[in-house]
Amino acid sequence: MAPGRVKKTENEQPSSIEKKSIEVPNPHLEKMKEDILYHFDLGTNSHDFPALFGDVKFVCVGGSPSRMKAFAQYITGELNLGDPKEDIPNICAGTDRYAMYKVGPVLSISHGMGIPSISIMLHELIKLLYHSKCCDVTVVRIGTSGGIGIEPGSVVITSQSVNPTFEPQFEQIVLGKTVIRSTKLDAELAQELIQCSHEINEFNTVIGKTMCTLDFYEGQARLDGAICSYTEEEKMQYLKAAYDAGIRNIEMESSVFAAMCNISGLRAAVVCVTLLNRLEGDQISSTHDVLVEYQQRPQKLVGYFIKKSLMKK
Ligand code: R2B
Ligand code: URA
Repeated sequence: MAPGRVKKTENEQPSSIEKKSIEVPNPHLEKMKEDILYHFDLGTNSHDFPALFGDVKFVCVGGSPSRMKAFAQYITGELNLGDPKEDIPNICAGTDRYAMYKVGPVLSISHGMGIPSISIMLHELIKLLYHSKCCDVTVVRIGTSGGIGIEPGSVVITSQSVNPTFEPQFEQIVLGKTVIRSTKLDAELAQELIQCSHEINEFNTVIGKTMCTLDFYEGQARLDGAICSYTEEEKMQYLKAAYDAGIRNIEMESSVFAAMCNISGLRAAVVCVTLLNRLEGDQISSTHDVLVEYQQRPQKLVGYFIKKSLMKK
């Protein structure tokens, strides 16, 4: 630390001119001669991280590899960085666990389904950004979800991710003990994103709580899984209680995403389109074309936000 510089307390925000670097609260990393990011098929001895990724300012993550490739191609066109129809190389081509694409300052990565899958990806992504010496990075999850009490196709910007008992926390078991981590997200970023949605003016967007579950069927109170141990009345009572608690959608990754971004000092948001209204049913029965168009909505919103942010600089 420079002489005369006062050390910040843990939660203190940097001043607007100060660069915000990535935090990796792991003292063991420093001692490692090489760090192999196994699930990305990248390593610090085999790849020059600062040269490859040092300019990254926006990271967009989403479940499906093909959607994240489509997003990278869409961003290519939006930022005038080439022909959006041209193929983009997958940086993680040496593995089929995750797919990663880079377009200028934007990284687009798939994370698979569920907390364990996105958590592994985020450990390696956070280390990738750290080894690359990136600063002032914004991370956005663009995904799908089930809506509660809102018109299908609406986009929800998450104010807070909550667990199935509606609490804003993520429980991680470490050495057999439960550690509780906060799932709050950047309120200012959520406001910037909803402002972008108003400017686009093409689809309904709301800010609300997002419930993160461990399962798509019983975990989300569906009646159409292989196993169901409750009545339709009990299901409706639970979903209505969720609505009354301010929850507007349900998905499967936001809690650990928010928790890990918080700990690493990353500005983060979750933007998910709702594929159905869960107060009206469980099956996703819209046509393929309708679902494809719905899934483009978070991409459009975040693409617009990135373009606007880069123009300000
Ligand atoms: C949304 O959609 C997936 C389940 O269909 C899951 O990854 C999620 O969070
Ligand atoms: N993803 C989910 O997790 N739930 C839904 O209902 C739809 C998409």
